[in-house]
Amino acid sequence: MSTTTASPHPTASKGFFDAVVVGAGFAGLYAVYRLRRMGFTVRVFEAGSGVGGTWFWNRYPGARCDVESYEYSYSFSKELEQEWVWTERYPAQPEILKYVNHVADRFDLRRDIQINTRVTSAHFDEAAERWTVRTAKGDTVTSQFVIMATGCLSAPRVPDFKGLKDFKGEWYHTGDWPHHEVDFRGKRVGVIGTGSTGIQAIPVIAAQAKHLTVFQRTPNFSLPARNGPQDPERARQMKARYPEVREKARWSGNGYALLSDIPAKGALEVSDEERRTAYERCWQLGGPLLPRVFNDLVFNKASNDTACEFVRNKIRQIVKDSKVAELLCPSGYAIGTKRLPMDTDYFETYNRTTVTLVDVRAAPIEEILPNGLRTTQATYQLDIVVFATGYDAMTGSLLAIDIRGSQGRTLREKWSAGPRTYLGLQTAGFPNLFMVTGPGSPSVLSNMVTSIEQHIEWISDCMDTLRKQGVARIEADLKAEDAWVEHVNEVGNKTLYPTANSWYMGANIPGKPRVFMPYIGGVGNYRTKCNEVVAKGYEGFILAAPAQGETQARRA
Ligand code: N01
Repeated sequence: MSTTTASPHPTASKGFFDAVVVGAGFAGLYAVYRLRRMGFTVRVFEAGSGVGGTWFWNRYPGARCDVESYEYSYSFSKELEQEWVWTERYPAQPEILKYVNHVADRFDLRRDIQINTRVTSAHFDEAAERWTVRTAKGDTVTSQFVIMATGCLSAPRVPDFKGLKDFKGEWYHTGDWPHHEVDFRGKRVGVIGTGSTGIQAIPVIAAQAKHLTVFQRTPNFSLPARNGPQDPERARQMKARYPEVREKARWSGNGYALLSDIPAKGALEVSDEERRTAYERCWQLGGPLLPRVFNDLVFNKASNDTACEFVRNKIRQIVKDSKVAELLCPSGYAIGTKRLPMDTDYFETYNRTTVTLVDVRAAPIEEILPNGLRTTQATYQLDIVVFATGYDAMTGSLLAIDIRGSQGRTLREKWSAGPRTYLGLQTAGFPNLFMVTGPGSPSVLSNMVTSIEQHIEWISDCMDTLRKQGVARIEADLKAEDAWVEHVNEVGNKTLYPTANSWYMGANIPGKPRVFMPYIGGVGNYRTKCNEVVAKGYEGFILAAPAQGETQARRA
């Protein structure tokens, strides 16, 4: 973190900018870097008191990235790539935050980023062809473009439990973790939620707390991360091969070079022994390889079942109490169709005598009490409650802002039956408004940094082209949007993903429309599509010349 007392960040904003960017995470920072170099004026508004986005907010114990460090990093600067040294295979949150702050300083990005400033509204003025952006601090600025770099998992969700406001202990949501250290020593702690976050936090909290009670609704599959110090030889090789590694990642399925090879065989095309050996090798190597070791695990339920059973048997081997082991064994959905966590000693943690697992599917939480919580079956005394209960993913942070496009139509109204976009970059009726890794793009199914860079490059190149051509306005064509949404659904429906109650489907938010939000056609294929759209003169977008004089709209 920057330690200077005089903040290099602007404290108030007014006037006109070529682009307003909302959010100063990986996406917002790269947007400043690129737009500034292209000669655009840009103002970033960031709600937090520092840069980093997801990695600024998610300071919970055990927070760590599940993409290997050398791949979870920017590729735009060869010097940055060579000079930065990652210390672990999977970087912990403080190290990623340090990296992001280094990037902000190294490229002098802070002077365009106003921190502590939450954007409350963005309204498009049809006549002026300008956006008016307002903040909770009272700033009002106008811009030609708005870039929503708001992140996919940045609207934390605390379930609406009765009694929470009267809780006398401490409570925290992992996605809004305090900056001070939370001391679990000697405390009775409850963790609600066993998604990727809970699974990372639980072993670390258990090591400190007097007693930890985990309230689990849906058991989760998890794979061992096998994290450790970065091997210097591997780091050297990675740096030597960076151009090749990055290129491989850009055209891969998931945006990682490491996972770019597609296996030749399906899980049922090999013998039981060969299959077991393959899973065992992945388990021992650690990381996200297991669901990708055969080519049909995402498509074929019978194949997927073999991977599910392999992991369940691992849980049964690790967890000594057979009743607890069975409670931890996931069933009823395919492995990989909910985001697959990677852990360090997660299942082992349940062998501690100070850890209790409570099944809140069988006995749901009824209310939070002043000194604990009550399920339909029992009462638990707690000093600290940790909500690892997830996010209103992909759309939550966008819909939290009052966004109004042409004719004052709100984004909330347009997306009332689920998000609709063209390429996850724009939504029809909202000219000059771009989303970074929006619904309908690979986003959360990919290495986010790879996808963020691709989007920021596409958006900034688009702005540059429009400027050169004297085009003032770009907007997704409704027909192209409808076709893209259909394609996203069609590809998604060929997989097992829509069969799970996941946040990818909006299933974790009561009342949220069930739509498979990300695009699963692959990062490389998606990049090809985006490039083709540009080569065909922004096919599927409506481009319009400046409003003065006669506006000549053309359908590309
Ligand atoms: O959130 P989640 P998360 N009563 O929504 C439970 C990314 N990430 O913060 O499954 C009881 O996955 C809920 O139960 P159920 C990653 O993409 C990345 O863990 O709905 N329980 C579930 O167990 C990840 O997928 C890293 O039945 C309730 C949990 O809370 C995404 O963030 C690390 C409940 C929520 O799980 C979100 O993960 C961490 C209730 N009322 C996270 N409401 C990396 O390594 C919810 N739950 C990069």
